Amino acid sequence: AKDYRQMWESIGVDLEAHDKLLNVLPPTYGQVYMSQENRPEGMEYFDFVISEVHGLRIQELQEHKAAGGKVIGAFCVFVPEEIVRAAGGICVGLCSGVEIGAAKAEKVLPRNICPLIKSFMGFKLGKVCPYFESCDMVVGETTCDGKKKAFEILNDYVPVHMMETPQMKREKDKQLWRSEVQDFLVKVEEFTGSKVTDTSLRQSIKDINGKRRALLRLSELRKNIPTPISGKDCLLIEQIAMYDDVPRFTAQLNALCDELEVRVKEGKGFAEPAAPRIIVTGTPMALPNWKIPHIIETSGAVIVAEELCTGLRYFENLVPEEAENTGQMVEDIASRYLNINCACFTPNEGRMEKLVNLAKEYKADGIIHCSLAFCDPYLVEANRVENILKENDIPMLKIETDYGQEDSGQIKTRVEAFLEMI
Ligand code: BJ8
Repeated sequence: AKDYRQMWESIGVDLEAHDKLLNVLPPTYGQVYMSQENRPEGMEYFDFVISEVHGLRIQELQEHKAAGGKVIGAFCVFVPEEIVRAAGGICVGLCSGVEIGAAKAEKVLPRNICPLIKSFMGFKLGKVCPYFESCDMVVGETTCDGKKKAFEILNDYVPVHMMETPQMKREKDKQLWRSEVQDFLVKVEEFTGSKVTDTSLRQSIKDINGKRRALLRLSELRKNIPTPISGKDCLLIEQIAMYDDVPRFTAQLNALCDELEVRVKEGKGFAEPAAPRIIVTGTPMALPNWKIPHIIETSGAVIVAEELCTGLRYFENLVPEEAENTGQMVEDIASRYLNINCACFTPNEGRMEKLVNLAKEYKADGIIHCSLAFCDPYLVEANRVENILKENDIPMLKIETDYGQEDSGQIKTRVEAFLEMI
């Protein structure tokens, strides 16, 4: 691989801490991904993206910045990337899926807080992540309490623009959210120094829809028995979707889907047709958190869908492409995003209905509910999920875990017992 150390150093990354991070990543990737048999050839691109995870893409971001462009980071799928793109900016999802810099994070955060929040604070305080260090601004949201308050602290280190995400979905909440999206547009215009026009916003909506369509196409293909691709590979693609170049990602994913269509015709699958089909739901699984999917798929099952923000919640529902003016487009964007079934909303009936429908559509044998430790929204909502799934005779397993590997053996035992039972 190319030597990027100079680039990392020039953007302020702490090289020593960064070395530690990279040392965890490649062996894990080898164990989790390269060990899979019968992978589609089209995964080569995504393997390449990971092999260059802090290289080529960072270089692209730096070139964009050198040409006067801005990079805006986000931690939530509520942040409308269409708007950033329409103003010529690049929106990157910041991942926080690995425990790093916990000691530093605990200087400003309580010890018992969700690992995702601890991770992003650790990344920033430790200057470990070249994506984070490339961001000119970060967008925060008022979703869960921990994140909401952590953004106040994060603002000491990088400019944070807060969006007020409502907690309910009534008419007045819709109005609030629409005005937040409008304010975001103005903020992004100011920040990038470029106007969002009818034309640029319409094009950006089409581009992002194109990405979503490709992801939806992948999801549709997974409905086949046998499913032509592993859930782990799909999760990886969904994670990469958050930061890769939009048209390139879309083209590569469509090429992979072409290959998968042939596989389906030939009846070729990732697992045996009889393998139990699982849907995972719960807290987002940020890169490189592949822990539970790896356990599930090395226990003889196949994951056919992710009801996660690193999954369907990110790409289901498109923004209409016919709107005439920016005002209408902002309205359409706001309604598309407010449809996301995040557990920070109350009630969150949409998620319950979704899960029951998904189980039918994807012919799932069971649902595994995964929450990060201390993630109250999902840990508490698991009760609602459990009730609705019971009513519909859909078996469910509840897992609460963090980014450590200490509990892997114990979780594997529980997953195996669940798979045997369903
Ligand atoms: S739309 S799920 S990406 S808020 S894991 S920080 S909830 S305590 S991530 Fe999320 Fe947006 Fe909702 Fe999706 Fe809090 Fe839970 Fe931590 Fe979380």
